[in-house]
Amino acid sequence: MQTEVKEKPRYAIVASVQLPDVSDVEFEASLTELSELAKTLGFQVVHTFVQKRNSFDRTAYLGVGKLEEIHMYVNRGLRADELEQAPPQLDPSAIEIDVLLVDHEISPSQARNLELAVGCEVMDRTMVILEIFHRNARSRAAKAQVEIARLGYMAPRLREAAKLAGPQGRQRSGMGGRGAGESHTELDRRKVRDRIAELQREILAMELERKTQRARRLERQGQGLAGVSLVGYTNAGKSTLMRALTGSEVLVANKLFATLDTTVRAIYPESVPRVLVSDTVGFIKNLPHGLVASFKSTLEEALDAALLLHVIDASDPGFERQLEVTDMVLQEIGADEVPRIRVFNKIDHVGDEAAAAAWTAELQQRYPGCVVMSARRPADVAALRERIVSFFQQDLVEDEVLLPWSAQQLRGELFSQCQVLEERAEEEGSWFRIRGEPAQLRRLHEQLNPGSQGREKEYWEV
Ligand SMILES: Nc1nc2c(ncn2[C@@H]2O[C@H](COP(=O)(O)OP(=O)(O)OP(=O)(O)O)[C@@H](O)[C@H]2O)c(=O)[nH]1
Ligand SMILES: [Mg+2]
Repeated sequence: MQTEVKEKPRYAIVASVQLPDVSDVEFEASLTELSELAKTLGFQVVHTFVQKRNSFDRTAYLGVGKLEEIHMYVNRGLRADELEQAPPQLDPSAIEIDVLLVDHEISPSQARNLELAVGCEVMDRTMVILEIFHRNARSRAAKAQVEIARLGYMAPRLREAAKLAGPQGRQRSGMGGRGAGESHTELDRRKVRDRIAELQREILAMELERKTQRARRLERQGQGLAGVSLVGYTNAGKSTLMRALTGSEVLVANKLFATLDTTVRAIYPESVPRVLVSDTVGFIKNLPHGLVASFKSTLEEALDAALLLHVIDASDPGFERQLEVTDMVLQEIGADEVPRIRVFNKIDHVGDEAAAAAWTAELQQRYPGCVVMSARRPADVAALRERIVSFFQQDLVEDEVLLPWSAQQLRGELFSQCQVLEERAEEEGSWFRIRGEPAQLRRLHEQLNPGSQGREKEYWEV
């Protein structure tokens, strides 16, 4: 008989301080997002505690009164064995709380004091995001990048934990390769430092590999491959669009930070010039610094692109803030000068037809030149594809070439790299009227006629 292993539900509570310069809307949006992040980690948020203050409490982030309130709430919970016997329609306030999530980044000592005061584990926003990245990292590069960011975050916290452990944390003698009197903390610190150095070396090696690939790709771009990068807030629908535009099977999931690696695919059906689309890691408010640094190299993909598609979830009430965050990160990585099309996605998710039409009109007025669409509608995807292709075709110029009968092997290349407007069979070969990138056309002429014009025939007769 098969027994089904059911994962025990994990419950979280959230605490957040609202500072005077943060509007209610912004504050609420951030809390909703933290709940989404928690859900991605498998937590169900059962209660939220908020406090308005002029600043975070230096000792424990929250004021004493609020700490007591949370302590009461947490410790009122039933024990796990009692919980199993409890009726399914359980009073949420009687659930055992696994973790307190804090909607800001707090210092190691604040976290420790908070834990002591409320009596359960504490995770701040940064740790939540790091944990999601950790779980979702697939490639060797992404794993190493996340590990560096995590170690950077954990190192000072290890010290804090060791302080808490007190004198037991200190080793008596020089055993196990440790220097005489060297504490666990020092050892841990050394280990962390060594591990970070090792990872950095690994990343450097991977980066070199990536640079070579990138150089190769850029070279290919010079030969008629154009690059588009999908960028935007997490969960906006970048991977869904990538799938739709390229017919590829990239991961799509209704969870935050589903994609951590950049994937590159050609637009499908193929176009002239051939367009490569890359999907990138999503952004979020207060992306931990360690992660920004680690993922910079991944995001540099966006810098190589000739065009950015900034994907925005048009059905999210917090879309404006998300849009600003993306603009800011793009500026940080120096990609703000790359031409960009704003793509408002998920319009199918905005209420009824009339509401969607009104919202479309408003967005188009507020963001001139934007695209409003649903990645789930093939017609919308086709229109976006047209828009992308025509962006790359705007620099194309018209030309004429005569492909001698002896050079028909170039025919395939000509069709894949140029738009053929007209074709005619002549005595000496096929005559074409074409459109292509100037560099492309120059190369074609060079192939047909290296050096002087008079040598053209000679060349083809060799
Ligand atoms: N209703 C609706 N849902 C969409 C649309 N596009 C994407 N989604 C859904 O939105 C969720 C997130 O989509 P993804 O494509 O994974 O989003 P992403 O931007 O790649 O997210 P990250 O990789 O986390 O940054 C999935 O559940 C998709 O099915 C759309 O046009 N309409
Ligand atoms: Mg994705």
